[in-house]
Amino acid sequence: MCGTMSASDVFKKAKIGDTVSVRGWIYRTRSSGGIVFTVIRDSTGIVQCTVIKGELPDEDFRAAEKALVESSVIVEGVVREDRRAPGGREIGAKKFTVVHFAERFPIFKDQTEEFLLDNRHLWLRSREMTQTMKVKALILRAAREWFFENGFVETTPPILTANACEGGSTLFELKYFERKGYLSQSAQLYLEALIFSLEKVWSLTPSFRAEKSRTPRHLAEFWHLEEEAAWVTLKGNLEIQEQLVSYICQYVAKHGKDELEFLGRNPDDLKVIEPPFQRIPYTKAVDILNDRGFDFRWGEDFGTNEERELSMLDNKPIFITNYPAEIKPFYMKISPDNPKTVENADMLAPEGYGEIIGGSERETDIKSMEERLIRDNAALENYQWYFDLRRYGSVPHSGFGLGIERVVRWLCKREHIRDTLPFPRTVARLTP
Ligand code: NSS
Repeated sequence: MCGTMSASDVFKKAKIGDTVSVRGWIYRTRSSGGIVFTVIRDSTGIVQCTVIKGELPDEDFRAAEKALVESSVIVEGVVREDRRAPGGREIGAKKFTVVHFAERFPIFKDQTEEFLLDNRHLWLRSREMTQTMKVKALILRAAREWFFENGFVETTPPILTANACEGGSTLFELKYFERKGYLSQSAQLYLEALIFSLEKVWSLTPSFRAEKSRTPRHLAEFWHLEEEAAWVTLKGNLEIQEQLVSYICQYVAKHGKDELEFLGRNPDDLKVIEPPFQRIPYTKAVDILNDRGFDFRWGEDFGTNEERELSMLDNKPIFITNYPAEIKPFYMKISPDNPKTVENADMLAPEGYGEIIGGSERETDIKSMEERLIRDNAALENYQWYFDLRRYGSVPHSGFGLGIERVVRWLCKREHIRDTLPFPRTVARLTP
């Protein structure tokens, strides 16, 4: 008897003939005559148990016959080879204990997306969601490791704030005691304050955007990985980004092979993601689009279609740099050689997945920022603390924000961003 074993270890560690005990939830079950075939699911995978009348106590056999899908069970038995079973092995049950007899599970094949979202608390048990959440955990772990290895300090900026970072139109407003407050769109302004002591910082926080549009890549609440560093210009900022994203891809390809393959992503697609990534100035991107039949004018922002077209240019992510200042936030540094553009870049993931990172070198000229805040109808008094950062020992500095769910969507080949987190928040959904 080998004690409790995970479903995957029945294939990886157990030997044929070993007696093992597995516990989990019934994934599939069917009975015919004196035999019940029950597939058990746990956090590591699935394993078939064959329950034959006469080979275990009668009471256990009746329980196995009666237990519906998603009942929680503990099965003890002998590991056997069986070519018809998933993975080529099964457990011949000697004991079958039902911990809880489930009611009829409401989720079965061919249900609508809306129904699955209404029952998200149960749909999380699907293998597709399970594998996606495991890849997400690997992405977070890889990112944390990369920052740690490269001398960045993890920090904890606030979520409740009085400042708009990315403009007023997507702010979630709340009552903050007797005045107005907002849910943070980005930790950037706070990370900028922290570089004057720590120099190289990062944070992982929820960010909020009241995005009214229903698209496959916008959430109202997402996990935002942000970096900020002193003494770094746009050039250095892009190098940090491509190293981080490559590290994440290599790490996930190596440690999440099974999960990726289950989700239809070939890990080899990720192994080619190595620096350098192409840098394409916005102005050149406009020409590329127009050459390809788009009717796109300099000064417009890319929509989904334009981004998709650009993100097909390579099998690695690309940077689009130096956007028009007019369409970008107040804090981006005006390009020294062209007052019409800023020192920024968006990183677009390949295969049409589009923007995963937005970053820039930061403006150090207070006047220039004030003009742009006035353009955006922002209240200047809320930014005086931020301008202090330019008054006392200002330095060139840069940073970026990476949308974790955007990266999960790309690496896991998910069609919709809502399938990259357990309880998606979109304009249409706040429950469960
Ligand atoms: O608006 S961003 O482009 N940039 C910022 O917020 C900067 N203040 C970040 C910084 O420099 N510290 O957002 C950054 C990324 C963007 O590229 C997306 O990957 C992700 O955040 N993002 C989103 N993901 C999901 N849903 C929504 N609505 C969303 N908005 C941004």
